Amino acid sequence: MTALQDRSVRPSVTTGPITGSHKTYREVDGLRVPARRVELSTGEHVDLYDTSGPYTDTDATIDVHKGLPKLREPWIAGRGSLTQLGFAKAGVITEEMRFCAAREDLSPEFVRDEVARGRAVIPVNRNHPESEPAIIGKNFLVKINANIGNSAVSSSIEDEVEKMVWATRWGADTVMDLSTGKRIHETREWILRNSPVPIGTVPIYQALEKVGGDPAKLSWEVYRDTVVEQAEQGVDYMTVHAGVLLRYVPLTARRVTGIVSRGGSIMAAWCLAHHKESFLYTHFEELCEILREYDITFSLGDGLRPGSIADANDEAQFAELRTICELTHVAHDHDVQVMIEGPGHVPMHKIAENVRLEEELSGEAPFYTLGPLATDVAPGYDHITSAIGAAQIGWLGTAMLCYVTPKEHLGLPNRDDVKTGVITYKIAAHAADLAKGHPGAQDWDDALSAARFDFRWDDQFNLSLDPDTARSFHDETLPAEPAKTAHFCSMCGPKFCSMKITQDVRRYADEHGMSTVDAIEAGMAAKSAEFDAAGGKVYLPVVEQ
Ligand code: IRN
Ligand code: FE2
Repeated sequence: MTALQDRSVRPSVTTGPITGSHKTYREVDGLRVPARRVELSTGEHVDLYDTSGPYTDTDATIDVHKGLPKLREPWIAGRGSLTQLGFAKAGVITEEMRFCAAREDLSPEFVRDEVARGRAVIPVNRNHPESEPAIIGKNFLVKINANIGNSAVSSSIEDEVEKMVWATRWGADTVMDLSTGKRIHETREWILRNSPVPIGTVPIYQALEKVGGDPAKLSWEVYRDTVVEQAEQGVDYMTVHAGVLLRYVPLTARRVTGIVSRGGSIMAAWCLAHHKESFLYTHFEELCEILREYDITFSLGDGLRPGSIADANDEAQFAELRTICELTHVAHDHDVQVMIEGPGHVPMHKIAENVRLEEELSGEAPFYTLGPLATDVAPGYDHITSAIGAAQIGWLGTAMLCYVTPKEHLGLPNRDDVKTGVITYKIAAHAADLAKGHPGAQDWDDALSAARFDFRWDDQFNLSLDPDTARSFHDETLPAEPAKTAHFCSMCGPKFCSMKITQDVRRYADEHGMSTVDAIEAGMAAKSAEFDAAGGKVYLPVVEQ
């Protein structure tokens, strides 16, 4: 019996369009390219990048026991064993490249070239044909990743499948299954077969489970077998903490927060217990060969990332960065795609140095960072402390931002935390796209701003990242239907709405055949005459009653 045939597992997943929009598929060169279409009351529409897969189709019928349709199966069948990087280097444009190009309105040749240079990756395991390809690189839309997965003390397969569907509904470009609790293999199978986005994992977590949780008992063989097991299932990218070298471990001794990476601490413990170099490092080329066979992308882990503001940009962090950048070139020689993971906790003035070093040493391999948190003082709000750093590092060229939820440092995120984390990171990523001048990024802002200025409330809600929340906040105070066309909201009321006043000024100008500047001057002169006529007093005398 395969995991999905287990009828005792009954995930209930969210389906149907996002409020105020519907799914469309553009036909591009024989490919069906998805988008979230928002129809405006003006008769126009706006198409937004869509990561939600068939779940948001109108009348979606999803059978989670069957898994999603295998979109890429015909592309993969009959294809040689090259990776996307191998094809790109050979000058071949794959369907995956064309799909990514169409999603981002760029040319397929540009996509191929960026992949060939190692400046972008398309994580697509041959055994995960259900996924819709997405491209991660500094010259593309900034992507975001949502981490899900159970722990020994919390959650079930049902919860994790719904978290995956929920995260992609709100815009997660990739999802990582970081399960460390019970039924790791089955949970991953459920997630993979039902996921429309690339799935990442950290294989060392499951390897540690296999040896009863004692890092000293790990070995290259146990690790390798785990990687193959996950590769067979279809994992698209894997975090490998191959830069935690024995000689770097002492560099963390004086840190305020030591080693905060789970994978990093496991590997450090193994190195110390055996007083040997990390098997991830010594067997790296063998690992490249395994990943190449499936076209799995490396996400070279930052096992020594800073876990506090005090430890940012220290010698341990940068020593590891130098090593993983060297390994990037080794992997590229094997035609294996690579991303490089980055921090962590970094104050704003120390962020740029991270991007500069990573690009210089790796040859601009896509950087994939965890925030970074710009301060340590707000547990409970670390989606915000980290989105501040994420927006900055995204602007500077980071290709993918790993979300942080409000539960960071406190507990396992639930479904609500997942949504908060995803929306927060979509904000950071889009802010970065705007600052980078990504073609078309601003169209979305312009459409929403125009709707806001015209008091087209429904259009404003529908265009937002989270229409449900926007609408419910508005309706809390003005629930009646006429308020959806009213020229004010409850924040300022009818008399103090700046947008209404601006519109009145413009109308006055039109009616009097003046430019807006003239109208403002004329209006001011009229007001001042009124003021003089009333006695010219700023403070009127108190009238005794
Ligand atoms: C991203 C950048 N740096 C770390 N990450 C993510 O953190 C990584 O992709 C994975 O989801 C998680 C791994 O955590 P540890 O094992 O390094 O703590
Ligand atoms: Fe942290």
